[in-house]
Amino acid sequence: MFKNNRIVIGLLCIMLAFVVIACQEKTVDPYVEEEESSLITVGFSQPGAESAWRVALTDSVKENFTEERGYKLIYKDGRSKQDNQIKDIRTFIQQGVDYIIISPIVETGWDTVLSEAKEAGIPVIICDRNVTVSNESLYTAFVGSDFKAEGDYAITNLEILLAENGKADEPVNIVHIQGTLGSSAQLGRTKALEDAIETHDNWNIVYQDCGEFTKAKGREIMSNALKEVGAGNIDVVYCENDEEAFGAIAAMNEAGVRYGAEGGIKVVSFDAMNSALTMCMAGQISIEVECNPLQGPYIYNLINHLEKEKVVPKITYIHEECFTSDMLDVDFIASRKF
Ligand code: GYE
Repeated sequence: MFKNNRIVIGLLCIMLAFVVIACQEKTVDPYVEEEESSLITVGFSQPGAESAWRVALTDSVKENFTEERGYKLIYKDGRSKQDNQIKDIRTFIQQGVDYIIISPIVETGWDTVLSEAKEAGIPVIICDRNVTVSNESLYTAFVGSDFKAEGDYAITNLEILLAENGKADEPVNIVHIQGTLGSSAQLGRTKALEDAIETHDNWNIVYQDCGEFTKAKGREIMSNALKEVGAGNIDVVYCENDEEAFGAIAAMNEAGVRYGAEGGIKVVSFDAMNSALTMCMAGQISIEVECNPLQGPYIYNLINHLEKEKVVPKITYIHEECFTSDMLDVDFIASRKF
């Protein structure tokens, strides 16, 4: 009898345990909608992944808009085509994201899609490169670089370098490798060089082509320039980003042409990624103008302010510098994040 009681009590305990576990499980009512996620959704449209600089920008944005901080980031790569970027932005609008960040491949052609975003009530932050639109109210804010100022930095330092090399009044022949045509980065950097050509009677562009901001194109263009113009007739190669400069240097190495501090062709470049600064320190690149890809924290602050319904500045230019070999050392380069 006593033994039977123990069995019954044991069975009751097991049943009770099942009841407790069952009660703890959440009952799902199929007719009640799931509670919406409280994350703020942000769509980020990049033009492509043509350079290490752009990868650094992507990482910077991804690092800032994390779930831990209350954000869900949807990233899209336009594979170097404006049409793809426009499709990606339309998808963001359909998904009803809370904010859209766009790094526009070129400046023009955004009016329609930006109007659609505005109509849907989605604030748009333009970053890195800018847009030219009929109405500034089509986007909320811009964060990025002043590319004409970057170009002017390069020109001022080139004037100093040429004077130091006794070439202030000698003919200066320049190979110009442009970035993606129509992008703000190309327009500003090219404008600075073209203005300088106007004001320096002895400066000439002897070869010009579009390198699409890539190493492969930079190499091809420099190799063609060396063949057509001849190394002896080239004093400067003005590359509109580091990838193009790496390509131009590869072409000069291949052709056995002297460049940099050892005499010969001077290389001017933009971005100042760590690998390029190391080459600048070694004298291979003579002038490096910084273009800062760490824009994530700026965009994050902007969106945080907008969330709190604060007024944000329409334009934020990021602080940038220009480097020559004498300004660089290993510790300084190692301390930089890009
Ligand atoms: O210089 C280049 C990149 O828009 C500032 O695009 C950016 C430029 C940068 O691919 O490396």
